[in-house]
Amino acid sequence: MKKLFTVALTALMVLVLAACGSEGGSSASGDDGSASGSDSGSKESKTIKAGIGLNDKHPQYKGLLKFKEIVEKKTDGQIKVETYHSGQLGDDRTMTENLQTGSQEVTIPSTAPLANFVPAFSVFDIPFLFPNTEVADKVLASETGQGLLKKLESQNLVGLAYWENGFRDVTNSKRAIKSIEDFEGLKLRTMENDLHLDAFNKLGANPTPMAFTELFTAMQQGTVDGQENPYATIYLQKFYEVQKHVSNTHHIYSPFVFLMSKSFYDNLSDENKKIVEEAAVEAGKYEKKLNREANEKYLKKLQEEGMTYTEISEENRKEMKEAVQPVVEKYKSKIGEDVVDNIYKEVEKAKKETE
Ligand code: TK8
Repeated sequence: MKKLFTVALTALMVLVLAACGSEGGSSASGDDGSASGSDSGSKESKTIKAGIGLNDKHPQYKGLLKFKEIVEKKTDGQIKVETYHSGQLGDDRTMTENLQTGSQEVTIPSTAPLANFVPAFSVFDIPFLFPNTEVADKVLASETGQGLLKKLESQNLVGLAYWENGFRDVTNSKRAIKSIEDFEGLKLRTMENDLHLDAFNKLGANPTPMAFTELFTAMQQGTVDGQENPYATIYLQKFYEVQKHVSNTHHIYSPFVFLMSKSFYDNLSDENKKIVEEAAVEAGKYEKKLNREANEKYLKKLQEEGMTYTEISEENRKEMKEAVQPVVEKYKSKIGEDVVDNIYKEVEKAKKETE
């Protein structure tokens, strides 16, 4: 009896070990970068969880849907894209961290919060750096612009493309902003970025950094008097319901970066790497086109919704630019002297080319 039991037990153990062995084998082949299925090298079956901060009306989301469409079509459904908007998966910082830990695969943050991960991105926080979108396009496409995307790899992130948030303009519930004096004491929400905070302090405002997901309520409850974002966001997020004044300060051109989790990207086949890269670029072109149309038409709509528009004269804008200049000097070494110098060179070159 005892002998029979031992035989049975041994047989059972052999079976268990065999099962473990085959499982271990297939998961190892998944880890080393080949397909997660058992016959490595053929079909991949993966899901990209993609989340953004803006709502489903915004060109950012329309662009994300375009990315989904391209990827699902070109991979023949091997890669599925699940899309989330309105900060459903968190704010820019949280979603970027999700990519690092592997609980999310794609997000498209503004460069300003990304500078907390790679400080060189703060080069785009230099106030009044880009005069127009043509120059911005050229600089972002330049070696310096693309070189910044490469730096993300050290943070376990892959930057596949620049998309566009756009020129930022100040709104508030207190007074029309025409010149630098009008910023005095205004409680302004800034993105979570030290350079922005310092710059608005220099203008005389009383800035508070805050995640975008908290912003609407903060304005509604009067925790802050105002904020700054492109017209498309101000209109599509209905900020006009809680803000009275808008001025074309155009103080920063804000790029978005299409980010993918590096561990996810590294595990894709070469073919699928190429597909997601091209899709991010192509969907970005579409997003930029929609965004520019939106930023053009929504200023009028904001006025129709009852906001007062105040234009900033070139002279007053120059005064603002001079007031924030010390901030650029202060952050130069943190951003990287070479990055700052190179970006100025690229801006000058692009200006000449587009004149
Ligand atoms: C959306 C943000 C946003 C940005 C901000 O996730 O925080 O003000 O302009 O719109 O990236």
